[in-house]
Amino acid sequence: MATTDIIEAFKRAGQGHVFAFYDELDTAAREHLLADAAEIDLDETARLHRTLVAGNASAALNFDGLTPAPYEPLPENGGDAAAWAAAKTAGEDALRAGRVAAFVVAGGQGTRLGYDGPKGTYPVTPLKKKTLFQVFAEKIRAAGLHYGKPIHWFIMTSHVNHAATEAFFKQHDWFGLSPSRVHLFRQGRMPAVDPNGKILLETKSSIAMSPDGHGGSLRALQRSGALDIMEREGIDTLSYFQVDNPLIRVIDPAFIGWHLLRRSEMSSKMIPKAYAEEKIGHFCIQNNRLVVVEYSDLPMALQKETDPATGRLRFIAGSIAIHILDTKFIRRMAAGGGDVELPFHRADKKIPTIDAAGNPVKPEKPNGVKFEMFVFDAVPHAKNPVIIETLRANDFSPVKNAAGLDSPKTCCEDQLRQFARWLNANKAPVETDATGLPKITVEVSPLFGYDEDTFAESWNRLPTKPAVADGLYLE
Ligand code: UD2
Repeated sequence: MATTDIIEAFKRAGQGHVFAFYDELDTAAREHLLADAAEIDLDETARLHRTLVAGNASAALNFDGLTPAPYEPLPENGGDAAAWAAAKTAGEDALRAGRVAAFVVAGGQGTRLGYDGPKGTYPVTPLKKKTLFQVFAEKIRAAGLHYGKPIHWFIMTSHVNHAATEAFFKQHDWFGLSPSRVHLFRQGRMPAVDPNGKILLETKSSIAMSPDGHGGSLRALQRSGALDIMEREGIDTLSYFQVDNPLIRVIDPAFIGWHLLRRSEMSSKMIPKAYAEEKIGHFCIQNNRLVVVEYSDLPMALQKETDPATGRLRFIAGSIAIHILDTKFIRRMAAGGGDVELPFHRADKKIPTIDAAGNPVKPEKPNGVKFEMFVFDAVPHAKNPVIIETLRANDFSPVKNAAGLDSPKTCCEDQLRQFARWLNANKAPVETDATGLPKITVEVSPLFGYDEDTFAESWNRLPTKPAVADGLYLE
């Protein structure tokens, strides 16, 4: 679009103020502002303001008839052992055939953690202080070696951290992966608006834009050409995870197999919620469709309800943001149209901006609204969605906060517990406290073992077993 057309379109949409300082900008600054403006869908912005900001969005949340979603329990919790075994075999076949890729959403910054940089560059392991990205890279490399088929890895970054993420991978030689199989791409951005729907400027020459949420990954996979790469490589199944969780089994054959055998378009892992207030989503059924209701949306009374027969929480199935996605389904969702579009959610934020005179303003309370999409809103659109149970200890210990719950400390301890469990299961005794936390610090490289089975294989293959002592590193 020509410059004048962009400016005219903004004026027509009541957003002419975006160009209030245009005349005083130099050429580079003008181009910068125009490039930001060109990313914005003005109709979409107006619609979101109308529905989510001006309208009462929370009135639209209606939980009548909401029931807990069924899931496939683990064999040790009464699940069908034969079905789990069949799923594992099917998943392994798909991995040997090269049908599966890993996909991490890493567009967020470590703000809550107080860390300045792409979150994936944060060190997390107990001994070697490996970063989140290194842990995932080694799990992916190890699984590729295990199945005799290298695994592609797709990494969604955002405008704020793309360059730093790429530089980090280059600096570390792609952690032993072939750079031709590591695909970084940027997610889209959305403008922030004030309560009147006016797009906020960040500076005279830039618009306050922010990542469009992890749900933006579906559009971004399409727009970036990532789906085309997958098609070319014969990949039809994507293992989706978040950047903050180093415990995740990035490649889990049983999960992949459940998804494939059930012809599911989007599958999910659940853990039983530890307590009512736990900040994870809830798998529920509404109008005969599977939905995920975020912790901030589900009324606390429902979150606290218990099942009289078992005493357990009624809405027990917690969503930990681990999914398997079918690539054709992603294409369909990304194309949108009709009711297949992901909805946006609003988040009220303190957004640095400028005043009418162009002076910087650092707000002390929320002054604007950001719009984000959530990937789990795709679940109701998927055919044959499957939810399987997983053990928290095997799949979930995120690093979110600087201290307390879900912090580097709790995550490090959960990794240590896992290493101790694996050693103890293989007759290499490690003394632990009542919570399973070992008294010594040990670390297992994913290249030695990335789950119980691969750990046991490597351990049993060792001609002489090392002494299990403080500082033991198995690689
Ligand atoms: C998310 C889920 C929650 C639960 C929990 C498990 C939401 C709204 N809630 O909570 O239900 O499953 O995770 O840990 O998602 N990201 C991007 N681009 C964005 C925004 C986020 O890539 O624009 C990534 C981010 O890098 C991270 C992940 O998405 O890997 C989760 O983001 P979060 O930390 O905002 O999610 P959280 O902890 O509120």
